[in-house]
Amino acid sequence: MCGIVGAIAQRNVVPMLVDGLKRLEYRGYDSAGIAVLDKEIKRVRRVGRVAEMENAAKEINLTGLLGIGHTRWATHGGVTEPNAHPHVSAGLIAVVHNGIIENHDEKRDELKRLGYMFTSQTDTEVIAHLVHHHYTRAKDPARDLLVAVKSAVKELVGAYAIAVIAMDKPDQLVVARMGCPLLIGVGEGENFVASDVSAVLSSTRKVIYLEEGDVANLTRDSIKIWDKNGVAIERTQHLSDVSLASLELGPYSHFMQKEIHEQPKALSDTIEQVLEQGFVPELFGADAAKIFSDIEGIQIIACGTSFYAGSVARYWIESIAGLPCQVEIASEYRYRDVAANPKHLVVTISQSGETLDTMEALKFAKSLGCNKTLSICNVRESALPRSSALVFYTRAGAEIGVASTKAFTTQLVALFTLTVTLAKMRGRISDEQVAQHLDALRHLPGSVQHALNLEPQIAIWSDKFAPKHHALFLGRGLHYPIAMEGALKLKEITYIHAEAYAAGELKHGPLALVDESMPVVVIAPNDTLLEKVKSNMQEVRARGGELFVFADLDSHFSESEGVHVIRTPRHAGVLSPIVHSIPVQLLAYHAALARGTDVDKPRNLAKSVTVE
Ligand code: HGA
Repeated sequence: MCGIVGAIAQRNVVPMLVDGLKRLEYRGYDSAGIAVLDKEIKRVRRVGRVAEMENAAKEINLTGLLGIGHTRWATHGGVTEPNAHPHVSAGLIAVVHNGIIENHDEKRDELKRLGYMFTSQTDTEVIAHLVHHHYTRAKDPARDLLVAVKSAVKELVGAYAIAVIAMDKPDQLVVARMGCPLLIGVGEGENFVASDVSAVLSSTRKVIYLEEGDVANLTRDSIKIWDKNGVAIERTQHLSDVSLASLELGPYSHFMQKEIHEQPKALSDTIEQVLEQGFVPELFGADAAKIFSDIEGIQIIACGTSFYAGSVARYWIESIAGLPCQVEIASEYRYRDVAANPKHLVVTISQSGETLDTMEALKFAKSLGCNKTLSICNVRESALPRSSALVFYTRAGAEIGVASTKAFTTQLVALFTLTVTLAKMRGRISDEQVAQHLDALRHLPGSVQHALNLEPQIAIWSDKFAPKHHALFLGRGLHYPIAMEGALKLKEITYIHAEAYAAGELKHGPLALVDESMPVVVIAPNDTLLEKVKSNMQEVRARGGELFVFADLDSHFSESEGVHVIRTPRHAGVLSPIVHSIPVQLLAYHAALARGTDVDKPRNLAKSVTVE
């Protein structure tokens, strides 16, 4: 959440900053702003999208060889221009910030006592004044921006990625990170910083990922980094494999639509390594065989869609691998008195690998002695894999739509692979069963493609959803989490209130909600629970609820008054939840189109949740 970008170059950096912000806009789109050095600090900020800020920058012909930019997802202070970043202190210091400063109230009072006037309600403005305070304490010519930033961050409690420039330092860009992502883009005679690689790719593919507590000093020709102990340090330079083309919309209207349709490819790319090597522990890292060999259970920790992926995995892990498995929302786990078992494998799941709650929950688990850790992530070198003993990278490619789609289904592949690997190691399944599971994975992209072909039928249904205020999603067993994911997708992008229930729970309360105006989506594959689900559907129909059923080709459902049925491909066995994710994604997407909401940038949300 919140995107920051900075550049120091021998060319006008404004086009690069604007382009970078457009690519980071998925992280926050409440307001946008840039500040450049052009003898003085010149700043443009606008509430709304980057494009509006870009127009304003063009109007005043903003140019500079050094600058910083920000696209905001507000945490402290409303969505207003005075709260938009960059924040400037006395015309001397400009700061952009991603994160939350927890001691901002206390620091604000201190700074007010020192005579600083605040023009925003943000926590970020505290950083600008604090840097200014340290910067100006030493009188000219001893002013040192790097020292000032280092001193300022020592006083901050909370999470931050910051980029700072000073009016009288045209050759210096200082950055720091703690808890929020930040990378340096290494150029020729120019250098960059950004929250993620997409923002620097048009200038360079060479990147250095900063670690927790790092402070860095960038000039046009040099990059110097100090670690959390203040020790000068070299960080590895990587060559990003993200292509610019993969970040473009291409023929699609929305990134969500593109990403839904990319799933057969994302799945085959993720499955490829498994097909090549089989279900071997090495897929998760060199130490996996040792770590997996004596685990007594699994603790999955995640948020949002990733939590639902974990919830599907619980069914797989317990039934196929025979290991007890708990799944918990990261923001609950981290603040609970957990009775942790160090012999449990802690699995964290996050598309970005930067989700703050998940990251903190992992730290907490480790503090309780749980060092058998595995992360499932889509972004290489992100914080979670760096903090975990083992990692499985999904190969979904960049996911830009705020509502996660391909990251979810590829996470499920990773979790299924984990399940079968553990089952095999524990002697729970025969070679023949292993081969069957491999075969199921091989056929998965094809089944998903068939599910995508249902789009025209689903689009017709979505018209019926568009005028509704509420919807229920029902599923049982492995498909209960898919009902939850379907409800989440619908609320995220259509703003229709949607709830998911394990179908057996209906009569314990939610049935009271059902009347003629309530659409009820049922995930009803032809599995052992089908007859139970059918009974639950009768209960809904008897109260006038309108049923929208996703069934398999081979389940014998017929349409009738108030019962609509779409048949997904032949039953995909244990991988059926992955195939059934597609129709619920398409339903939400088309209902959002019908309602005219902003599919890729739903209100109040943003991607990569790097704040609490
Ligand atoms: N706290 C700052 C930055 C918000 C942020 O990083 N959001 O993800 C603000 O509210 O402006």
